[in-house]
Amino acid sequence: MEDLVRRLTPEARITVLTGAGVSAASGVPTFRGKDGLWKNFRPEALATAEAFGRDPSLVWEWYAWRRFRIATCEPNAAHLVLADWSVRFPNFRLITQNVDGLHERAGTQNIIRLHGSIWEVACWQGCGKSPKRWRDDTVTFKQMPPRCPYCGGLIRPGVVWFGETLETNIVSQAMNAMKCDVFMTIGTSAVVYPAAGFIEQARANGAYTVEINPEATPATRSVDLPLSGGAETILPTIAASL
Ligand code: BJW
Ligand code: ZN
Repeated sequence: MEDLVRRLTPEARITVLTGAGVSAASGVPTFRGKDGLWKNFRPEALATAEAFGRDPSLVWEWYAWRRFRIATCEPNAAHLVLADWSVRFPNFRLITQNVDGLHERAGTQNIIRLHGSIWEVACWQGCGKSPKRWRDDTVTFKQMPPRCPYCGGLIRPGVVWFGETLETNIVSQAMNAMKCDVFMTIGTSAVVYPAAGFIEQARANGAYTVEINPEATPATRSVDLPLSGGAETILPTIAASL
């Protein structure tokens, strides 16, 4: 870890990629862990436009359950360290796959949100009367599945599903953040693209690569420094050594 601590200088370009594991200690279920399954559905079976088109009530039930869980959760020590780094290091970038909003609630600056937000919604029909996406903090919807206030049709969660493209400007911000000196991948199973490819991209740009995860992932063997453990304990340990 000393090697990493030496590299975390005020001049260093530091990029962090986070996944669901960062919010695990807050009580937010991960996608692929044993507690991540909802009613025995894999995320790949629910997080698609096809699944929504087939059964919007089922998909909305999953999102409503997750909103309810997340609403009771607080940012943990990992979110707080990253929020502190986002103001302390001038060249710090946080890319998150998470949609829970806990990085935002911890006060992290300039977040690159790859997969949208569970607290946003969009008109499923794209009625044209509504904004492209809008914030909706409702935890218990009066009507399920919830309806578009502009046209009365269905609304969908404001997240990126499998098979959907990420916003071009978000991808270009992320690509720009790959030009860094230290790249840390934290709490992600590193199986969902394009995020899973970022570590190789950063390495190709000369970055020192670090992973924080209690389990091995496809990235573990290729990083310069694999740190095995929870983000909520390892990040505060690193922060205390700076
Ligand atoms: C801890 C911990 C603690 C526990 N501390 N750690 C190239 C190759 C192959 C496939 C593709 C490819 N390019 C695109 C694809 C297809 C697809 C894909 O990647 N499929 C793979 C499954 C193979 N990708 C897409 O479709 C993407 N779109 C795209 O690329 O568009 C262009 C395109 C379109 C069509 C065809 C081809 C290209 C979009 C992906 C969208 C993913 N969306 C989801 C749902 C978001 C909405 C929602 O939340 O409902 O995003 S899926 C889900 O997985 C969610 C997550 O953000 C994402 C990643 O999961 P994450 O965060 O890694 O969580 P887990 O649960 O997997 O892992 C948790 C980890 O934490 C574990 O490792 C634990 O050990 C660890 N952990 N406690 C630290 N305390
Ligand atoms: Zn509408």
